[in-house]
Amino acid sequence: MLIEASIIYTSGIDYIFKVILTGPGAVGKTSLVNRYITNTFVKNYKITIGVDFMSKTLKINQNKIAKMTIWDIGGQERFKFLRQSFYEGSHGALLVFDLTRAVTFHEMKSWLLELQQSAGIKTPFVLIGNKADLIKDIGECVDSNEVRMFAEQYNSIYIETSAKSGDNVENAFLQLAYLMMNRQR
Ligand code: G3D
Ligand code: MG
Repeated sequence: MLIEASIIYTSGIDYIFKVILTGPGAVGKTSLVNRYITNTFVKNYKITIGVDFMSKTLKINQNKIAKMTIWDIGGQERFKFLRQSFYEGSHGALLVFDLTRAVTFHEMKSWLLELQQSAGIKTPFVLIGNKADLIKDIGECVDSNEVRMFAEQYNSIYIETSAKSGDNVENAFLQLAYLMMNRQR
């Protein structure tokens, strides 16, 4: 009975992707997942302990359906030795930094290396500058040309998001889905 149910459930799904959100603490990873999955922005929730994952099914183009299991690294940003199993088997990543804290962008290279070491050198990723809603008040803190060049260097793309307003969040996951789908072909 259980087997039958799972066959029915996965029929019509062309891809199942494990997607991870990685990057320094407090850049907005958990907020991005919440925005994408539940379309809400929750303030003052507790720091994620351990790894949380949720899933969402989306249409990538006219005829391809993907189920994404989305893994939020949780409090493990602080403990490198705990992160390896989190990366293993992932098909793609959102590499997130905080547009209001340049230092989080400067850490992206080491986060990317870590991802590539565990998940493979060709793991597709989308580079995310989050908290775009704050830029109008405080001005640009990172050089967007430098960010774009970093992404291009790895044949990737750069997207600015706001988990608060929802701007570009769905697009970021969709672009990653395209990259993962093209890699699988
Ligand atoms: P993390 O999962 O990367 O650690 P969180 O980051 O999602 O926990 O977010 C860290 C803080 O940034 C939270 O604020 C959250 O509300 C805020 N934040 C996340 N995304 C955005 C965004 O797009 N815009 C703005 N303005 N704030 C954002 P608190 O105050 O709860 O620590
Ligand atoms: Mg978190």
